[in-house]
Amino acid sequence: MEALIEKEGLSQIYEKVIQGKRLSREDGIRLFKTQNLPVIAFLANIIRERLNGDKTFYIYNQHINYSNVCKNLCKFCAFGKEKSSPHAFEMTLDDIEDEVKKRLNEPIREIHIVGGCHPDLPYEFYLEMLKRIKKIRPECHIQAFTCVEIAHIAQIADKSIEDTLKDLVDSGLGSIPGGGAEVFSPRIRERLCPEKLSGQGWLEVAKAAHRMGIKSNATMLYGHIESIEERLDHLIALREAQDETGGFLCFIPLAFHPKNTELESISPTGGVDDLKTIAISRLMLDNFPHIKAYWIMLGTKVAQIALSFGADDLDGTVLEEKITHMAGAETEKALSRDEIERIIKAAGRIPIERDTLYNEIPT
Ligand code: V47
Repeated sequence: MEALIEKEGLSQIYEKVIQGKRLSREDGIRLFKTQNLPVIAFLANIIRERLNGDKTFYIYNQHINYSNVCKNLCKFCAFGKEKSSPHAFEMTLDDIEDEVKKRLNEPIREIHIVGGCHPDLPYEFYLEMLKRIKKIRPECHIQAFTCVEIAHIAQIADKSIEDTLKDLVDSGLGSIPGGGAEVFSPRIRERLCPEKLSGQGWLEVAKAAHRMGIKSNATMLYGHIESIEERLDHLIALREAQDETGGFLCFIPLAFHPKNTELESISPTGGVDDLKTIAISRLMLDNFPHIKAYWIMLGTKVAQIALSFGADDLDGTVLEEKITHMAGAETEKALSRDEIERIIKAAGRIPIERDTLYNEIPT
């Protein structure tokens, strides 16, 4: 492998990886321009195994998308709809309770909740949602509302981000999912999601949460109109925020699904870009403990291979995810614990069931 690394002109990067030194923006660009996938996998796998050995994490979780009504209407999103759209939906608090009650017989560890930025749901709706779920399933960790939703909820309440987070935590919020980050570049946001919270705003909400002891995840939506440089700027902004707070649990590169969006003319990402992006994320985000290959977006086959490209987490059992499936994903809607474990073992890794905070669940 050393000979191949030298042939690709990646010896300096290899040295940095071996010595645990931080990679620069230029290193990241260099890696994206490298066509030799096995070399990139080899480099990312060094960090993956240094941090997590052969462990591959998954969680028994349930997704609830409470409403797709959204005032932002981002061009890459097939999920968000205007209130008047025939495809808009809103779950009532009773509907949400029913969704949770339906699966009380399953050992669900986490309920993952994401919606749109609904123009007129009241503040109490969000607090009550958390309280009701917590009453039915007190042992379950609730990971809810992206940084974008939290900024929106704070605006509805006319409260600071900190006061809003305090109310949400008092009602049952455990941590924050990584959505809404997209690509932080103002150029991309102006073109694809001008109504959305800015990249800076997203980072401010995440850091405020971390300062209050609330952990969160981070994502990057890639494979649309962003440049390689913009991807790296996004990763470096996350790395700097993590240096400041240490509050990110994991990073999830989200592969863009164009179907039913305003960007339908863009081709879906290929396996090469998916794997490269996972690997380069692992290499750049040296201070993130985990990199997730989200099988819902990647498909189980690419997600399985990603376990040799730096990823150490496959997400979970999921069930009822709507955001990717409304944008044309042809993946299954759920995996059983046995299926996830089989995928991990067949990749030569050790499956570890975890809770949201990456505590290992004893078997
Ligand atoms: O914020 C929207 C993205 C996100 C599309 O934190 C799209 O563990 C692809 O963030 N194609 C929501 N992606 C999902 C999300 C997530 C998923 C799984 C785990 C975690 C976690 C977070 O989905 C949105 C947006 O960035 N998205 N439309 C699309 N057409």
